[in-house]
Amino acid sequence: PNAIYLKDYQQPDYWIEHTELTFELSDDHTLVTARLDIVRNSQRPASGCLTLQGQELELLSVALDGNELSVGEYQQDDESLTLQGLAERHQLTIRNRIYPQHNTALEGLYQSGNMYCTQCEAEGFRRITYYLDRPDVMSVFTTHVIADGERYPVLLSNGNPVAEQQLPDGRKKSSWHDPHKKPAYLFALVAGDLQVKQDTFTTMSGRQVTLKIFVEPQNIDKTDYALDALKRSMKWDEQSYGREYDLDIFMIVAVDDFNMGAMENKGLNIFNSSCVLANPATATDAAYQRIEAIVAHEYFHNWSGNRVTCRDWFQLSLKEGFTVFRDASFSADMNSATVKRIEDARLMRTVQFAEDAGPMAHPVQPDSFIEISNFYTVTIYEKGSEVVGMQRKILGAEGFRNGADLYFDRHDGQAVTIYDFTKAMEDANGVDLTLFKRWYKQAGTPQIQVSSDYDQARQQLQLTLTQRCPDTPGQSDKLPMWIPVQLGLLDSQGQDMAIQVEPASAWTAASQVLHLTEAEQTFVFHGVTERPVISFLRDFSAPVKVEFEQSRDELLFLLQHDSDGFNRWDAGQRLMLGWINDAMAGQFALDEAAVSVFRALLRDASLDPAMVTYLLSLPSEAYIAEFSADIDPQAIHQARQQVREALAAALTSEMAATYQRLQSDQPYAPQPQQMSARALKNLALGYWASQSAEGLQQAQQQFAAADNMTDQMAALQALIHSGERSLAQHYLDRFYQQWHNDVLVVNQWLSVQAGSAELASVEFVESLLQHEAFDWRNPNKVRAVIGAFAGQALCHFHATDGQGYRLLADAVIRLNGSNPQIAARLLGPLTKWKRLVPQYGGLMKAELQRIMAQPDLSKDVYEVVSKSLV
Ligand code: B3K
Ligand code: ZN
Repeated sequence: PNAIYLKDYQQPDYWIEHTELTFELSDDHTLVTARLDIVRNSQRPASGCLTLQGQELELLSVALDGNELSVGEYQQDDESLTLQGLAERHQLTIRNRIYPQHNTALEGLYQSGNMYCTQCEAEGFRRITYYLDRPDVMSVFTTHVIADGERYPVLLSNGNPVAEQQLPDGRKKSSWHDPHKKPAYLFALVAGDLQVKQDTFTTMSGRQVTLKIFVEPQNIDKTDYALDALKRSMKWDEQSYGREYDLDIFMIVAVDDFNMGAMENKGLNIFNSSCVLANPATATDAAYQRIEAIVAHEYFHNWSGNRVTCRDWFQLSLKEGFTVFRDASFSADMNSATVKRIEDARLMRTVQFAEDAGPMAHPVQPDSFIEISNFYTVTIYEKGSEVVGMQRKILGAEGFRNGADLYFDRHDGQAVTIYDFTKAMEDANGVDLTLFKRWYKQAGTPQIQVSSDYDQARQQLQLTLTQRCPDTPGQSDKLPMWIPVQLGLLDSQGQDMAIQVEPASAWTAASQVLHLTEAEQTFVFHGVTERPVISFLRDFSAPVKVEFEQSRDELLFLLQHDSDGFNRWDAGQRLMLGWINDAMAGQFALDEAAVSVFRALLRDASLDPAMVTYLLSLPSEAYIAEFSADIDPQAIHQARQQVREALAAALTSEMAATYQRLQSDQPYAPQPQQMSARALKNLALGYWASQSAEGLQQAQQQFAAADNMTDQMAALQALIHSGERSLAQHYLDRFYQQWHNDVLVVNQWLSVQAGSAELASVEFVESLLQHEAFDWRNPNKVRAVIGAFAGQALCHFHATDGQGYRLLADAVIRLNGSNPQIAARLLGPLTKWKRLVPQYGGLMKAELQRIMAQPDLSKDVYEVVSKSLV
């Protein structure tokens, strides 16, 4: 397989002005007719040559301006169709056959259960028909879908519905027209026997938009929340970005078999059912929050992605990074901003920093790829969002909004690059972001070292910051980046002190941001009347690692007093990491001072309970691993268990009291205050049940009495984590009996087991793979078992005999042929082998080599494995 390079980008020789598609769906195949109005691109030399992409297509005929071409008049291979000697304009008509019922890769047109659906991003459209399958070719689409009207009464595509008719042969035909030109990756089609839940939204200019959510009949009682979240998103985008919806109808369809979370097809979003369907009995609070965020994300793409799209796939973060930033701001506004920031920083530190430190490290704007599907990464999405967020910290809220307005207005209807985004930010604010743009081109996580020196006599604090960024594949000797460091200085009362800095130009008072732009810089703070406690990198203002020696007393002080909620949490995590390191060194003892602070936090009714939940949660094993030089997963697991045990023992009675205090008889609602209270109540239950028979009793009672999945699942988890294995098994069986007819709940049931340190031995996970509820063809189930095992049950995945690695590699080999995207995605944990102590790393490498030796590796798997073995 060959790499594709950003530097080779060229415009196409032809554009496609209009695309008219006709689909005739029948049981054993689908017939596709594509009528393309092509016009020469005047920016390019007149080659007269047009090469269209196509994969796994059975070509039936090609006609140019109505005249059928004979076989010698075009060239065809496995991946393309080429025509030569073309003039300025033509109408090209292509007929081909495809086989959606055999499509297990879930790209292009495929079947999920009894319905047909599509997934075209990034390069799935070429599995539907021959086309210029690239995002800079934007076309106006008209689509006709023809199928048996009894079995497929609902026939959908992008845009507005224009006609529906009964054909003489009994089939039904629906026609759709999308007036907004778009790249083929935003095309969608759905056919099925679906039920619909509908509502309306009146836009800021007073237009009425019909909103519809289509689901399989058994799911019609799970649509309310998504519909509501959609309306909130539409309103929010008008208020926060001035962006209004632009069609008469907005549709969402839920499907069970889907490689990702959801897809922003114009006017017809297709969702993984796990990311849209919910009712109180079957969905946890976490699921509700995920649904709210993903519905918003896909909706926001209508502007950041669809109206303004990407010139090429190296610009993927233009739409993804910005849209993640937009959905994060939305979630922060709907729920707690601090909690959202904590969750995002945790994801960055556990998953993105790991990617940056591994063989697949790449810049937010990559230079090359073999398979674009491998680049839908936390770097493109989450780091991309952080890079947008830093621009907002630098420009301020108003300057950023002006830049976003200019970006949307200037580039509406265009396919552009990441630098068109930064240019709009520059032009709207009169600033030069040249230096800042290094964030897009340099991979790796910058590391800041902090040293401070306080001079009481002069009332001065000197802060010296150095930055360096480690080498990553293909990149060494990196240049310093522009890092916005939000900070505060706390006096001995825990109050923020006023800040004056030299050089003054390095400080933005409005956002309390210090601008670090060089490899080493010293900043002088004046008028510092007493030795301050430094609160560094507030709000996680940049995606960097920080090396800053602060004493445990200082950390405890920050945990209690910092006005920045994020840094309160961070101080607590640093304290706990210290304990875990002590435990690994065999010298851990819980100090009373810290315990009393945690006790006070638990009792402090003025705090947001969700915030307290985070303050009292130990860092996960994956998080701890990212703060270790040589990762020893078993040592991490044991040390964390020891600390958890000690903390639980010290806080048992407070946990029980907290649990009782937060019991409520209000009927369940997926509403922020309730969710927040349930989070803390259930954290308390977990600690309590691990320590006492009473707590364990309470967990059983909660399991039986729960009227909602949040409480039932939390009780089940408390029972699993208690280590009472037969009790846990009893409740797991009861749970399955209760829920075996609900696919999404069964997937949660698979996942809690496969991801649990208490249960998920390799043999146990193998038994889950044999269970009637498991199905290799369904990505949600693969993720629920294999993904949860390798991502969460680290003490079993890293079994010292290497059987955990073998299980994962076997799964990758099995899926390589049927669903390469999912196969490549599962590989993640194995790619980190160099970071582990050799005893584990060697066994992991051996499994990668075994995969590499397989015949017929997909491009997806080949790219990840070959890069990991370099
Ligand atoms: N844009 C889609 C991702 C499609 C992934 C294709 N392999 C979902 C999203 O980010 O909104
Ligand atoms: Zn997206």
